[in-house]
Amino acid sequence: MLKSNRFKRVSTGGRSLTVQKNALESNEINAKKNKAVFGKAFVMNILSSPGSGKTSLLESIVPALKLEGFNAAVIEGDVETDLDKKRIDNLGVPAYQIITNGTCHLDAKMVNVSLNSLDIKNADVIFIENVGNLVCPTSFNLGEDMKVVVLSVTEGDDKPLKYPAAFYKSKVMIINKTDLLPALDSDIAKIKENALSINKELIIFETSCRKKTTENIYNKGIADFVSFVKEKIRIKAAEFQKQNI
Ligand SMILES: Nc1nc2c(ncn2[C@@H]2O[C@H](COP(=O)(O)OP(=O)(O)OP(=O)(O)O)[C@@H](O)[C@H]2O)c(=O)[nH]1
Ligand SMILES: [Mg+2]
Repeated sequence: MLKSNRFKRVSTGGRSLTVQKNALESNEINAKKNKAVFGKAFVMNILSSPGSGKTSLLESIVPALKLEGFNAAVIEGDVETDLDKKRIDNLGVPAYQIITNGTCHLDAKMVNVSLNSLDIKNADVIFIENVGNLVCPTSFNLGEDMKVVVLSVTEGDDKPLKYPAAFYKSKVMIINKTDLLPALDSDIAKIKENALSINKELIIFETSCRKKTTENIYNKGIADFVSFVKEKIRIKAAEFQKQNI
């Protein structure tokens, strides 16, 4: 009985749809408040399944930005532990850990609360690392400028097709762990083709967070993404200034 129902859509009652609608409307109000608090800082909401390398990417990118005089702040989202925040603390930038206690995504209210404690007054860019999950975080606007989806090559080239919302709603896709490609059957061309079939405007970076021999030198994809972030910081700051003259 259970087996035959496995792939059937379960109909949701009218009341629970109303509750969902209210929750999303209230989320939008908080997202707007967050946007106002973010000010001139460019904000990226980073989505991926657990372990794709979100924190590792921040460990690669934040020092590179810092070296060029750009200040970052980081909001970490996890179901449990402040392990990721501790990794960001090592980079010497402001960081705040949201522990959701089981909730599979961040919402705008959680970010709202974090902004009471996180020092963002000097931030040029704010990275929000969402809870590792390719489904639930896609429904919640946090007030960010852009969603970025990270997919590591070990996850399989079908993932954009199976979790389309994350790819449809993101402006950027980072294909991470490319250093592992020689050990895998994974086809990077197929990952791109599938992702672009969901969102033809996705901007794609291919990265590896494995350090090269020289300290702080990463692969070209990391350098290209850092340049992209710098450009977005510049554009957002200029727009903010124009609106606030
Ligand atoms: N080989 C290789 N390993 C990587 C790379 N990026 C991350 N890793 C490893 O992958 C594992 C998970 O990386 P994290 O950065 O913690 O991943 P995450 O997405 O932040 O994980 P959650 O926050 O738990 O969702 C760690 O063991 C990293 O060292 C990469 O580019 N290449
Ligand atoms: Mg992490």
